[in-house]
Amino acid sequence: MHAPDPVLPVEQELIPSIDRVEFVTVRLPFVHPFGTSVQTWTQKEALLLRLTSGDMVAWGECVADPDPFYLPETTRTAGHIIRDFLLPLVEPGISMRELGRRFTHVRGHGMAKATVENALLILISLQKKIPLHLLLGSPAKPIMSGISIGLRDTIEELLGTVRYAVGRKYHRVKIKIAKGKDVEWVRRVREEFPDIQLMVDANGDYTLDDKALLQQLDAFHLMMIEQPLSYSDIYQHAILQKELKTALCLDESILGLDDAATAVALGACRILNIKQGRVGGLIPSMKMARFAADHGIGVWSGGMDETGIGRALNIHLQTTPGFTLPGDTSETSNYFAEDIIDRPVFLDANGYIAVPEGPGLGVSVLHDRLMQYVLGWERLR
Ligand code: OSB
Ligand code: MG
Repeated sequence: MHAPDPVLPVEQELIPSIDRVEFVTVRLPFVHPFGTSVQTWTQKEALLLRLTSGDMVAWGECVADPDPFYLPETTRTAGHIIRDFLLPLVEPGISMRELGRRFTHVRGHGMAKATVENALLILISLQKKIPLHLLLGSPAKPIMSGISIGLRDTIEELLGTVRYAVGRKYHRVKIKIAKGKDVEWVRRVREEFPDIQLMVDANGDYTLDDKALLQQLDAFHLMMIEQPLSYSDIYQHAILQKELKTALCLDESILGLDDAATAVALGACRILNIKQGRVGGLIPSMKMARFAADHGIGVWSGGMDETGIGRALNIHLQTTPGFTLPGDTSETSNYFAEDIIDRPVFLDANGYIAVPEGPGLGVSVLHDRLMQYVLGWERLR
């Protein structure tokens, strides 16, 4: 299958002149360790790209972690690729379409590419004095919420967190699973909450040899099972999907439109988690979401436990066509005691998130707050 590459209106936007380019690295402690089958993170360390044009400042947050445990990119590989290969391709006056074309010369490194793309689109929307979602072509709407609950030491502890999430009115609850913390854990959550929209994410902890175990999950009418098999596999997921009633959702193994086309052609999943950082930015995400919708594949916006900058960006993305399922956008307080921006994410009484209005992201970095968490600040140009 071949995925078409239509020109989106936002791709006609032109890159403004840029006076200053800086890397700012921040580290924020988590309120609770975030456990997955591949790693337990206790803090968020993020590389931020700060672009200044006249009196406008745009911030792009790189979703890479300092380690390569989710995907190969790290904050430092992203810094290297951005500085040495991507920024030299950024030229005032060229279109975002042309920049995307230039970026294809650099293989992979979607997280690095997304960081630059994000910051430029935010800068353009600041220049036009419009919210980012309008630059992307979509009106504001209430955004559905979803929480990703990390691995817990005990089932009781997990149940406690699910109770909290249900109380907050999250539209969908995702729990991390791993070998030994799966069928019984899901059974207990389902027993207490027979009707919530529930899903699991294995971050690649299983193989096809675990088919019988994964088939037991069919009993719990889950919305989906996310990335049960290897982080780089599509083919074996297609074999597994044929043996399961429950929809599979791919995360790690979908790095762009071509992977999405492969997954659709093979029947490897019925749902896609689109993390804009993983796939190279907002524009590639919108194309993938359109392609998926055209092929009956459900789409939601994933998260990388971002600070308020990346969180706001994901909210704007979710106004665009195709993002029909609740994603991994949770309240800031789920991860951080305080945020580096002025408008942390919170849920309304019905579990919805309001799109921050105002030019660009609609949120502002709090300088003094930021300085409390800064590890490094470097001017590139
Ligand atoms: O697999 O979706 C994942 C966080 C870091 C790395 C991988 C994943 C996640 C999440 C958290 O599940 C999503 C979020 O709340 O931002
Ligand atoms: Mg995942």
